[in-house]
Amino acid sequence: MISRIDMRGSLPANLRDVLPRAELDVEAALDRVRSICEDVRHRGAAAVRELTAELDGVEIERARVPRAAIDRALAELRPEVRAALEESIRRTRLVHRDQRRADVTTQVVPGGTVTERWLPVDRVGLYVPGGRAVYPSSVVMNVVPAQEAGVPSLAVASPAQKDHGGLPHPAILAACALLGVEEVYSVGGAQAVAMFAYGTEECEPTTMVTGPGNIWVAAAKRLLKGRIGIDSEAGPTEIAILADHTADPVHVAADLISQAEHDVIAAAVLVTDSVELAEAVEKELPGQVSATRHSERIAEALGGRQSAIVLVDGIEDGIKVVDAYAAEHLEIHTEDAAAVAARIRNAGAIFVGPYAPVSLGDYLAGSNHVLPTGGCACHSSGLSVQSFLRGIHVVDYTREALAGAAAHVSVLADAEDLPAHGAAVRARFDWQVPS
Ligand code: HSO
Ligand code: ZN
Repeated sequence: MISRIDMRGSLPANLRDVLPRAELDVEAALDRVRSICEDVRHRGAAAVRELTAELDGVEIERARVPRAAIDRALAELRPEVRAALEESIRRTRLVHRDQRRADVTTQVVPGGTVTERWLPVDRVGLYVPGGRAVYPSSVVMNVVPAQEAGVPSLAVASPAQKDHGGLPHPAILAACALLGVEEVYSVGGAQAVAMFAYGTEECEPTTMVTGPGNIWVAAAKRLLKGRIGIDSEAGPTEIAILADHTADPVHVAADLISQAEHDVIAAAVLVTDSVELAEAVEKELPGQVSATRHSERIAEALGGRQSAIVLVDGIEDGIKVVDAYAAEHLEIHTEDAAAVAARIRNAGAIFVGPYAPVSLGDYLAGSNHVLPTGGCACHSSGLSVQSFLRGIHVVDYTREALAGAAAHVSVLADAEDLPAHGAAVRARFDWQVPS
């Protein structure tokens, strides 16, 4: 059901390349996506409507979802789902509110200050997938940080659903209602990203597009990046678990399965120094897999080359392996899990000990579940308030403070063969470098 990679003895030098990883060929989608984006750019709302009919098989009269449909979705939301979403929003807000950063003014010299001023982007378009993955929780994870950053204008797009009268899935609409988002469009795929980037008669252009999506969405984000800001290109979900003999194989198996449930190319990797645990997990998996609803999808994900049980000589080596892998989610099931977690350098999010499964983080820990995949955790962070802010340096120097810097500016400008740079400073002092 899941393969083994034996790294006992010595760790391979090229650890990063040896570890299994699913690949998404975004490049292959670029040509088609380029023509979709150009079409939306030139023909606006008409192109969006026609592409929705052609690619999603749904005829829509207009892309903007009427307010009454959003209200109706909330009214029809099951009360227990509403209560759970409300608690998720409350906890996520608590954590993200604390991420807000204050402007900082540094006095560099008397009379010379630099202030770093943090400003939210003006307008964000949030993409929410439809189809198999209908995740109101992802609406929460994208909207809350944008709101806490103070983004003044926020719109959501999600594919038109045939079964729902051409509207996005009602769970998505209900989540928008709970978050106070009123601007929603029933548009999916690359055309949604293009609509946000270029704007149409129906939708004002946005400065940023965030949110997960399929290969078409990823390709559109890659293509339009620069014109718009984007979050990371979300790849297939990954869970890595670092565990020793103290781990409970039932929990470990359940958690591997939980993320394998997302996709046939989702990755589940267990790194352990305990052969007994590896065997116990291998024994545990088939029963748990066959007992769950999406057993076929899960079996394919666990059996894929991107999933494995990696055997190592000790937790020290285990730390090296999981650091090289840089998983989207990393669970630590070891003795003194907090101490081990403190030593990890690369992971999208770390889940410490037996009572912090990734599923908690997906919905209710308060942390964000939009996290770097594909090894990007070694250079990138998950979605946060910071993702929606820009830091602007405000430079404020008096005449005296500039005089104190003038000679150095002149010298450096000459050294770079840019004498007009130095001259711009000297012009303020009758073309002399002040002494
Ligand atoms: N584990 C997914 C997020 C998610 N799980 C949404 C359930 N719903 C990627 O981090
Ligand atoms: Zn999940």
